[in-house]
Amino acid sequence: MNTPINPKSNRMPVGSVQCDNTTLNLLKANDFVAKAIRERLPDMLVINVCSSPGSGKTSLMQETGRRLRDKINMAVLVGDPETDRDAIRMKEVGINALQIVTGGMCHIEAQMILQALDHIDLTGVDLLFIENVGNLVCPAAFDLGEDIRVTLLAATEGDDKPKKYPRMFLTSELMVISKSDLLPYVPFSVEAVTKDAREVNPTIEVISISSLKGDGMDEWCEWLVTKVNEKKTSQVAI
Ligand SMILES: Nc1nc2c(ncn2[C@@H]2O[C@H](COP(=O)(O)OP(=O)(O)OP(=O)(O)O)[C@@H](O)[C@H]2O)c(=O)[nH]1
Ligand SMILES: [Mg+2]
Repeated sequence: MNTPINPKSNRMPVGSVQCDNTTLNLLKANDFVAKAIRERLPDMLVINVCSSPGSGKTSLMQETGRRLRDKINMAVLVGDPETDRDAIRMKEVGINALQIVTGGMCHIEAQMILQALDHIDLTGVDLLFIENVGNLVCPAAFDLGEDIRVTLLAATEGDDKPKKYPRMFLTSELMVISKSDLLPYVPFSVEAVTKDAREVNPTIEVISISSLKGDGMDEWCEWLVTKVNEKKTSQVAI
């Protein structure tokens, strides 16, 4: 007897409807909420930190917290499909953090951030990091009301990613090449990845860092302090 072929990729959840404008409407609703978030947070710099799973987002924010907590008042909203481990890691270095558990979803949407804002005290905060779910595809499509999007690319991931996942790099202001301490041991060209990223997004900035060894951390921290001050100045000017 022939069993009918029904590949998993063709299966739709019960009740799902496919129509041409589903994505369009979803993103339109998201953008509406993202605008509300921007209006609600005029005084602080909001940075959406994206990358593949395990590229070093939490490690970078922990090290940033250790270095800048006396200079900048920071808070973190961190998204993961399950567990509150990253929020715990941030609290361990003295940074106020709230975990957003997406319940298996592969990205954060603006309405999750808007809801989370009611559950975290942001009084006096200059810099709010949003650590997105580890994924180079879906998070690119969702504006979270951030001022700046930063995408990490670890030395261990391969230098071909900007062309393979262009939307992530196109929508980012900064590409952080993370785990630079491993560059001597893996085939990864900083020059080639920078060239590719700039062919996708000519204005993207690039910084190489090692949260573990400290290389590039001064440059990253200076970049952050400059951006926080620019946000404050732009508000004063308004
Ligand atoms: N060698 C090296 N390892 C690092 C560095 N930064 C982070 N790691 C390691 O990489 C692994 C993942 O780091 P995380 O900071 O948890 O990465 P993440 O992007 O937050 O991971 P998810 O939240 O799961 O997507 C951990 O084992 C870290 O110790 C670095 O600069 N160099
Ligand atoms: Mg993390």
